[in-house]
Amino acid sequence: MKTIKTQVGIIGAGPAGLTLALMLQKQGIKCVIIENRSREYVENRVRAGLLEHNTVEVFEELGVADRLHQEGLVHHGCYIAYNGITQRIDFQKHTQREVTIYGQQEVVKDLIKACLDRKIEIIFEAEATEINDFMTEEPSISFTHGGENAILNCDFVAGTDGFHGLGRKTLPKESYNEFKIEYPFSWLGILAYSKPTYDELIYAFHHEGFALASMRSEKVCRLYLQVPNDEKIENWSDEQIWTELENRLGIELDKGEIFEKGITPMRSFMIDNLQAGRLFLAGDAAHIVPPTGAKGLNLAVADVRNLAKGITDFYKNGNEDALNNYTKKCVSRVWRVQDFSNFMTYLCHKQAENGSFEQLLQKSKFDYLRMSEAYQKTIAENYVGLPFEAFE
Ligand code: RFL
Ligand code: PHB
Repeated sequence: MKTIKTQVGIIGAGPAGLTLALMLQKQGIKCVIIENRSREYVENRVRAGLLEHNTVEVFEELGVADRLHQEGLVHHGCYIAYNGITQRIDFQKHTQREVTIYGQQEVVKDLIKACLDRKIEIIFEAEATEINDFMTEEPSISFTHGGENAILNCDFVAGTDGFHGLGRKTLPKESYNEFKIEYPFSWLGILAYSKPTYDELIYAFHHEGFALASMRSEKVCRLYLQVPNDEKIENWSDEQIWTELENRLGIELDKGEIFEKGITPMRSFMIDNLQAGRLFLAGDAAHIVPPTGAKGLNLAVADVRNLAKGITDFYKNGNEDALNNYTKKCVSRVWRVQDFSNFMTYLCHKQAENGSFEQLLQKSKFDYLRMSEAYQKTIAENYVGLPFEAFE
């Protein structure tokens, strides 16, 4: 059987695994990434679009932010609307920070290129099937590649393999508590060759459901509609999608060609332990947040920053304190982000009948948002991302 050896075995070439690899490589630590999909597939998987200030700084430190700075769109605020009445949240005024709009698939392309340029081995179309001996100092990952079984021996295993990955399934069940909410609605998302008719993102509550106007460039819009969980994409013609978006957003849109559409369920999920021996989880493997707060990718980067620091401290100073504190370090940020994502989700989505107690409470939150700078600041500082130091 083919056997390879490295220091850190990483499962998954998503934002978490790739960023971790680059952080470790910068410290002279060797790693190998095992990814079950092809390079083409992961580079074209459409997902997130909004990078926190923190995340951009991490990419700058890693020397992978050139294209992001050329092509990304820097936003200093966003709009939150209630049935057509709009309040701008001014990030600049409240936080002196900003966010950058840059598609996750572009991030992934940049990270993969940097990994390969720096001689980090990524084995694509290789499926990790088992994580062995992780309670010892000699763990390994069994995987299949090109129809053959193979083994990756390593000192540490990073489970950065997403929500359905092997990492969390391997973590002993008795080592963690699980928390989750399944929301009774989903997002129908589109990408279209259209010029954005809005300058910043719009989060819109509407009595027929939530809508979000985002973008990818000056020529490509990313837009979302709240739909029921059992909705089928075939039920929505392109024309219906545009009509409903204009209705809920209350603005005219440039109705270009829709070239991607899909439905995503909304859930909050987390576990409160991310480590068992030499196995560490990070990113979506450990937590999912509903996309209303735009936090999933950013949280993945915050996790691996802690993990890379812990692993570096181990190799450079023989000190395991940071590794042993890894869960604690990550989980306080995860709870903050869970709260904010849940808050934005409940704030912006239609849940209750017009005129009901719940709906009137929800309306009251928007009225308060328009009158209170403090409320706006709370949203702004969570949205742009609390600094890493806040959780040190
Ligand atoms: P990923 O990206 O899922 O990567 C995991 C990788 O592991 C591979 N894998 C395996 N490889 C080998 N062997 C196995 N057994 C394996 N099992 C799995 C998978 O193929 C995959 O390549 O997880 P990671 O790296 O933790 O990154 C997380 C982010 O992808 C995710 O949180 C974001 O996309 C969430 N998200 C958003 N996050 C933001 O920060 N800002 C946003 O604006 C934002 N918008 C969104 C979003 C997610 C969305 N969807 C589709 C869920 C909008 C949407 C609609
Ligand atoms: C996106 O551009 O895909 C996006 C932006 C903000 C969100 C979610 C998704 O809250």
